[in-house]
Amino acid sequence: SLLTADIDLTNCDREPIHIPGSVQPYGFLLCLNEETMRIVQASENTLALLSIPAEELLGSRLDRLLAPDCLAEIERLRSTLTTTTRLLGAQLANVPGQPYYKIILHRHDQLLWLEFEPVEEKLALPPDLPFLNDALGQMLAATRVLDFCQHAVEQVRAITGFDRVAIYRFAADESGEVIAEAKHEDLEPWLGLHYPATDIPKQARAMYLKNWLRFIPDASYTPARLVPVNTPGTNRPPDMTYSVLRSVSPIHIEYLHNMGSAATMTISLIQEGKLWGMITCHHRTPRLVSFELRDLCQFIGKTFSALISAKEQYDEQEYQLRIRENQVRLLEHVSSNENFVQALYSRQPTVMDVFDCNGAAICFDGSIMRMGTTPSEDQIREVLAWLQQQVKTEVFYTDSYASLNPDGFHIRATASGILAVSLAEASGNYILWFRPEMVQTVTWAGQHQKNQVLADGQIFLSPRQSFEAWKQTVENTAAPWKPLEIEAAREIRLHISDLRLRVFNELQQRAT
Ligand code: BLA
Repeated sequence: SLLTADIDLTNCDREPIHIPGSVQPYGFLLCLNEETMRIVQASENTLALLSIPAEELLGSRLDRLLAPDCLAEIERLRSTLTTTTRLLGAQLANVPGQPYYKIILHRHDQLLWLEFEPVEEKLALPPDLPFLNDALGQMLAATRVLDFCQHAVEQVRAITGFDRVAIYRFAADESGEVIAEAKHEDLEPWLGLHYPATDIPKQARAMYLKNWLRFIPDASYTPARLVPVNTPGTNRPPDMTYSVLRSVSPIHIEYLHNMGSAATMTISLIQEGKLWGMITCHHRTPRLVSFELRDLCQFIGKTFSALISAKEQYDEQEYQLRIRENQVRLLEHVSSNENFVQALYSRQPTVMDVFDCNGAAICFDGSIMRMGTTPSEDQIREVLAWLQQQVKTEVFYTDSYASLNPDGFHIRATASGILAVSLAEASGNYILWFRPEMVQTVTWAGQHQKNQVLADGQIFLSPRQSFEAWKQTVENTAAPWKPLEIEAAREIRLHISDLRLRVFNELQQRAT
């Protein structure tokens, strides 16, 4: 189409996905001039659903289609309509096609939007309130972020019946990770997989901040164009940011095909005005979910969003407490043991246990004590030489040693991340903590698929390939050191220095 002609994989951020000029054809759209209440645009699939060509509806008022009681309700709602959608049940009058619809109404871009979704009967089932009550109760009771997420995906799956429901959380670099999942047993797990930021382009993220739910019931649909495509008086299609039927970017449709997904529903999780993550639902066959159920899922998404910060705070406090406790016990060993090096590694908790890392080393007076998974002794000596040459601060940390020292490439599997504190007296005395390269800890579950080789900067439209692309973006990188970990390391260093100083003074006094 003329709007997407110039869009390819390298400039997805520029695709104007808010004005596709077409809808997904499971429903139809009427746009009304808000003053005259006459239809100015209609999707061409009124022909298929109502046996009325869209052209024939242009210029009409709603009494062409709707019974008086429904018209009266719309008139009553009209002045209060905003970008927030409202719902009405309707039985169409005077149409040969399908008679029962739900009408989803909102006001935006100087138009009144009426989106018609067909329903089997006039009356929809009321939401299962006891179930919802219980579901929200469980979400509230979860204290940790991961338990909270697990409850949320299980409940959304129970409500909607999707094959797979996952929570995808964004990192600071806008890449994402699947941190919770509820799925049909036949599907391979996605838990722990990461995807690059490009899988959800910027303008799509911006839209998901405004519109909390994206629903694609059948990814192999043929779009129904608006008639006319441009809103009269403007030179462009109407802004479908708040529309439920908005047609999907062809690029994303291809992505869904490649991932074997025929239907998706995505709910935004928003923290302090920023997209924290998304609940993404997938189904292997087309799947219609009623507006009421989608609304319920949005309700769960909003409740989730309101609670995230509290759960994160709980996790953080719990970790802080664990660090504090271990630190206190470790420093007690150090104080009560004549040989402080031995105190740091020979009893639990060791320096390695104070916070999350994979290995640690104590380098003192030329000898090296290693714990957990570390580079070899010779390799550690090279790190020490580099530190002495390059680092002037007492506390040093990096999550990508290889990007600072090319030699670090050889030890990236165990030491992409290094946190180092210098110990006083002779230089070359350090405590080191190590973290492995992140990609070493994350593997694609489908091991039978052979590794894919990507040319530099190449982007493909499937999760499998974009996982490979994500790996490239984080090569030589470990999980970052948290401020509270760096602080704990600093405190351990200070404490040991104090203690050493005291011992040194005592020795001096004894000598005189
Ligand atoms: C949208 N991409 C999306 C959405 C998700 C993802 C969740 C929201 C729409 C939906 O519900 O399907 C990506 N889905 C994922 C990921 C997982 C998942 C990562 O389940 C992992 C578990 N996509 C690309 C590339 C481009 C791209 C390279 O991979 C562009 C060059 C585009 N993705 C793209 C666009 C949209 C999108 C344009 C918006 C679709 C729309 O709302 O119209």
